Amino acid sequence: MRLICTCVWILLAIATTFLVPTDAAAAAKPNILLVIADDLNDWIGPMKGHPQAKTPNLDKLAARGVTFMNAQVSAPICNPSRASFMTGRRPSTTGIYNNQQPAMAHIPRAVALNDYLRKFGYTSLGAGKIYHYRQFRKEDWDQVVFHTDDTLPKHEAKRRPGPFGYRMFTEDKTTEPFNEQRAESELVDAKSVSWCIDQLKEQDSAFFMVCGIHRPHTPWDVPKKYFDLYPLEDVQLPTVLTNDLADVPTPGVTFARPKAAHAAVLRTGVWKDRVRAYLASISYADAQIGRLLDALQKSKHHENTIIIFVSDHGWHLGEKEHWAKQALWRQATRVPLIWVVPGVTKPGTKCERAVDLTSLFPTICELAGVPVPEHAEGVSIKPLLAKPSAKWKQPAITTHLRNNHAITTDEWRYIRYADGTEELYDQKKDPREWNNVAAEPKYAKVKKDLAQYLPKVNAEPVAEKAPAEAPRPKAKAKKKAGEKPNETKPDDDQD
Ligand SMILES: [Ca+2]
Ligand SMILES: [Ca+2]
Repeated sequence: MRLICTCVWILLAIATTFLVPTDAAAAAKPNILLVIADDLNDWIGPMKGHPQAKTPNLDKLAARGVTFMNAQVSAPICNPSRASFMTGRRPSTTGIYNNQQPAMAHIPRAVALNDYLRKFGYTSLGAGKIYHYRQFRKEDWDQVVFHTDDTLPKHEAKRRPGPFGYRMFTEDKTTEPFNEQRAESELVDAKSVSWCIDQLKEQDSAFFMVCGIHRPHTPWDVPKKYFDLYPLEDVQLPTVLTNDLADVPTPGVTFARPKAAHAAVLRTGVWKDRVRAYLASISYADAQIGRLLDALQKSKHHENTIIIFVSDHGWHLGEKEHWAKQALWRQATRVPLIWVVPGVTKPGTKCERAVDLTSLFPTICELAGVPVPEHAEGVSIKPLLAKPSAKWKQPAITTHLRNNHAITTDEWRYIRYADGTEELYDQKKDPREWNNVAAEPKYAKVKKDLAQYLPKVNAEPVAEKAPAEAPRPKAKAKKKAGEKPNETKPDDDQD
């Protein structure tokens, strides 16, 4: 199967080389700015996921275009989600399912958006986390930069090496305060945005610019002024149902891991504190995004630039006794998706249709006036950009690891795990997905109809990194005097 997949990729890559740009398309190309947030769920003003979230810049952006209220990721974790929307291919097709797989090794040249669009005269510019971690091929970009973050205390950074350092949200070591003292300009997202702002001044021809914003991904160490937006005593916890997992089949409970992160949060009493830190990190991310959007607005490009804002997946903060991502429920799969397309979108509109992020590739191609390549599996949502209430049949498809899928429509979410167990939620009556009605006979037809959309192919996972290529340590960091032992847990791979 792996050999077949590789051959298909190669054929697709060859096919794209025959898609030749026309002079007409080259003449009137819009610029495209794609801003990707990391681990941002629906806690933004336009989506009202949390009543206290302060995101004035995303509010302003939403007021200029269309906000998709039911946008779903292809995969609820960084690496496969990003690999999917940047190539238009589903995880079930590529076999890229988790963070340990080196996605770029399985993405041929000219298949990812940033490289593909260059064939048609676009200049590709990238900053920050676009693919998972530092994964990118320099040859696929005209210019690409990746700054690092050093917001962590040194001993933490040593224990959790990586470009950003990691500080988990669930550790028992909860008394250590977040680092609120870093200058804003020293944080990685401020650096990425500053680089993008400089590029806006320099570009004279059509560009595809991708700005990867790392917050609200952990570590949640952001300047104090963002914490000050949310006094701890006033912070509202998510609304949850006790024993919500009681009607969830075993694979879903396994993904939720209620005895891990959520149990630790309850034991240490830091639920509010962590909700607050996540909110602060969202507001920090919003401020950086605002800097970029304001600069674009003031630039010579502002009338001819399509803006797309998206997140790579959502985040649980205790809903279903689950934290972070890696699950097939709404909180992990539903993301902000805002489009501003001059001459197409109308200010301040909302679209309730279920779409998934494989739509990015064909929609961008269509708006850019370039052919949609064979390898892009998604459906263009251009009709919804022009008319958000347009009829829409194609549901959204999300895959977590091999052969676990969620099919989402305006009305339903149908989850089927690899072992055949199921969940079904009525999205209108039960948006928090508390009541699994999959076992009720009256919904047999609903399930059958939705099951038609389950991917027919569930590719074997591609190989994970060889040990030599995977330097991230597990539990054997050297212990120094005064340093706590490495408490690395499975959560640590959830970046
Ligand atoms: Ca992520
Ligand atoms: Ca339940």
